[in-house]
Amino acid sequence: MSSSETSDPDTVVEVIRKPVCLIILGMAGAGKTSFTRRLASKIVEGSRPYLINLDPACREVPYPANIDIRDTVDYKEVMKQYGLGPNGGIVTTLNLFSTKFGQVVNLIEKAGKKHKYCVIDTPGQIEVFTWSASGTIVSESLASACPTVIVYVMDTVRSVSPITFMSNMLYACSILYKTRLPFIVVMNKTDVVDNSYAVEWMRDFEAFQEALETAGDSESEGGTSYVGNLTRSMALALDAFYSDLKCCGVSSHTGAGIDEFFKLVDAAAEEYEKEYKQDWLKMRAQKLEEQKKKDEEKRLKRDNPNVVLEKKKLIDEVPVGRETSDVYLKHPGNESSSDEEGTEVKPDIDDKPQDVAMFQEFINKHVKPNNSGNKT
Ligand SMILES: Nc1nc2c(ncn2[C@@H]2O[C@H](COP(=O)(O)OP(=O)(O)OP(=O)(O)O)[C@@H](O)[C@H]2O)c(=O)[nH]1
Ligand SMILES: [Mg+2]
Repeated sequence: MSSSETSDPDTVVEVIRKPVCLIILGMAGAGKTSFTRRLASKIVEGSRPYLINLDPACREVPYPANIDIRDTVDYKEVMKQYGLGPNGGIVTTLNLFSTKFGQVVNLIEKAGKKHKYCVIDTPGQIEVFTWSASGTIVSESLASACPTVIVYVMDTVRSVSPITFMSNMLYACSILYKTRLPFIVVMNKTDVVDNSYAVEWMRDFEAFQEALETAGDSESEGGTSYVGNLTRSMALALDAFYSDLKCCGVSSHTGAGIDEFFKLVDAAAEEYEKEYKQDWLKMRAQKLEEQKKKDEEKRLKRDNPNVVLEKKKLIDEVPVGRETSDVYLKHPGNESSSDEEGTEVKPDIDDKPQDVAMFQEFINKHVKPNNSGNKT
């Protein structure tokens, strides 16, 4: 069923179903692409998930992607043109792609008629996605349009070391608090190592502490070393994070655990509708309102250049005991500003016309016409 009708016979309102979007994140090599490929073979209500590849640097995409970032922006050309290395190239390519993400969201919304799920595979370098403007644009645009769930893929084989496990969990925790979306931890590669040890460490602090002690006293393995002590304190701090965390073990190679994963996804999608949706809609309305205000100010300025609009000071507040002159190298915001990258207020100054023209020329040269919907 792609749509439903209300029970009142006089008012037949069609409710368009939106797909549940799964943003697949995880450390390099954790198995994000293999997991996406495994999900791609799952037929639900007569069709497989709608698939999106956001990794511009991968050589081959081992699943039939409906939208592939590589069709839109040429990553190697971006590196050449801007003189960037691989990571800078991925960031810039994602930034260019995110300027068109509104169109991608429209395609995803339409795909809901046929596909119950939409799976988004992300680049290997997790920080490129989680701590960049484009990552924020992608996750916020999706979350304000469709039920969206973050799927954090963890390498169960590499995490047998308590310290690696803790680093993974801290990263997962930081993403959870940054995105404020329903969250599932997928413990991948259970065909090699069973994930029961990880579940036990999450549920039982004593068991984790024991593992940390038996790991030895060496600096790298934990024990009583500085890292060991830090890890112990972190484990205590993460207790609240673990308490209602959804997690399951899977093997992308054998397909074990995939059915359980989909059950968790359905529960998370329900959670999104009940607990998260209202906040997202409110946030979106606020952003639109702010944008409207800014557009109005710009229009006023353009139509009547003599009108002096209130100019924002570089710094509005200074903490007690500090002088404005103590503060330097700031973007336009309060010193206490907690703006995330990508949500900063842009300066009022327009780009120079020649810069705009140059950027436009670059886009025309390197961004192919949007053909991402053709493969649907
Ligand atoms: N044994 C086993 N190996 C797996 C599994 N899933 C992935 N791998 C292997 O792990 C390696 C990395 O897998 P990818 O799917 O490329 O991981 P990724 O997270 O997409 O990697 P990047 O995009 O480069 O960060 C490959 O060699 C896979 O064959 C699994 O369930 N079991
Ligand atoms: Mg990959």
